[in-house]
Amino acid sequence: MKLIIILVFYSLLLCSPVAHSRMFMNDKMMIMNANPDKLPSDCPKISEEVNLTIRAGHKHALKFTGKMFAFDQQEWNVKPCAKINITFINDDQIRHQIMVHGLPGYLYPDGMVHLELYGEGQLQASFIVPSKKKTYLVHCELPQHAEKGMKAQLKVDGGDGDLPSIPGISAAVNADSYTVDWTFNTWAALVMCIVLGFALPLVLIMNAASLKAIATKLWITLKTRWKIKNQ
Ligand SMILES: [Cu+2]
Repeated sequence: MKLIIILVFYSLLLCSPVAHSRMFMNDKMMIMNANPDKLPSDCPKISEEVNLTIRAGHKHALKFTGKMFAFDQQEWNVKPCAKINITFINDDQIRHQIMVHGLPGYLYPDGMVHLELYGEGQLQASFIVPSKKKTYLVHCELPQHAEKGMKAQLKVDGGDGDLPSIPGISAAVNADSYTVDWTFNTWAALVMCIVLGFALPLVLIMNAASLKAIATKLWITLKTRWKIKNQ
């Protein structure tokens, strides 16, 4: 009996969502440091309530050359002391996050708010920004996701400048370089592409009449043989 009680207790512990004031977690999502009501020390009141729907996924990166993942927008502007209600939608079947960095540590442990979906889905969370004119980094911290494009910026009161490597907004710190190694195989591949992509179609077009005659003759021959075989 004692063993059964212990097993039931541990099963409930493992299967139930984990939630406390700073963190909510279940098998589909995680939210850390959401703050819907505590004012930053420099804010006498909430100045405005902003509802942001932020989508994440591969399809949002298609407009950026060489990128693999992105948010649907790369920049948001809010007033000082704004309360931001985020609806985070993951359009992919893989994990994505929204992490906002640089927030005051006395309200947000490690200075960040973290929303995460382990696959396709959506969640909501709120937080309140301080009054300082500042640009906050927003990104997905999964390996290589920010480098592959999932990076954005949140500006409070117009921000204090653009962050580097924001797709479509600022230049990359370390731009990708795709130099060509001109070996024999590279030249051979290039010649083959030219032949298959240009020369071969040109030959076919220029000899269309005779090719059609050959094809017709072949078709009649095959049809005749098939008729003979089935008589
Ligand atoms: Cu991601």
